[in-house]
Amino acid sequence: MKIAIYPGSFDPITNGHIDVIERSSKLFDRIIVAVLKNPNKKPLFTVEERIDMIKEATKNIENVEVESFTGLLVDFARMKNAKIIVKGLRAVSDFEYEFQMALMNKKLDSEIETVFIMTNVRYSYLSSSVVKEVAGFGGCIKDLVPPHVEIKLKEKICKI
Ligand code: COD
Repeated sequence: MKIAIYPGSFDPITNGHIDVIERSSKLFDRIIVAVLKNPNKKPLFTVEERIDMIKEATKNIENVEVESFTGLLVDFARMKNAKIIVKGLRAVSDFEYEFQMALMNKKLDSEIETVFIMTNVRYSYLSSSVVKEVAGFGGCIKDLVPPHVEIKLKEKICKI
């Protein structure tokens, strides 16, 4: 069975992430979307909120599971018996960071392969940070995130 991990912050999940999940779910038997619990970052949404939004967004994709992890990604992958890490690539700007992480993960565990899914051109400019910024200034995020995420973002921003 080919088990793949798709790791990220997902703060919050965007249509770009969902596109990567949908496409990789057709390539592998199981996709584990892994939300990083990072004590050094101050995310807008809690890990639980992020997991709930991802679960709702992927509820119609049978082979997708959502979990959180702390520490090294390769340790989590080993625990899950996964040998594949899925990453999304948008522009050249993503490449340097992703290349470094892929090589470091390979050094930490030589059995792990990182597989890159090219962004859908429709979402090539999309990131969680851009969505939060646009939402924060009252801009329209309708085509950038699913409706339930749009609602959660608006609720969260009103509370800040
Ligand atoms: N189109 C396509 N792909 C996209 C899009 C889009 N519009 N938006 C984002 N993506 C991709 C990103 O390139 C990334 O691959 C993934 O989706 C998740 O994105 P984010 O922004 O939610 O998550 P990141 O980049 O903050 O996640 C970083 C990790 C959690 C993967 C990383 O920090 C990690 O592995 N941490 C664990 C510690 C570790 O093991 N470190 C050693 C490795 S060097």
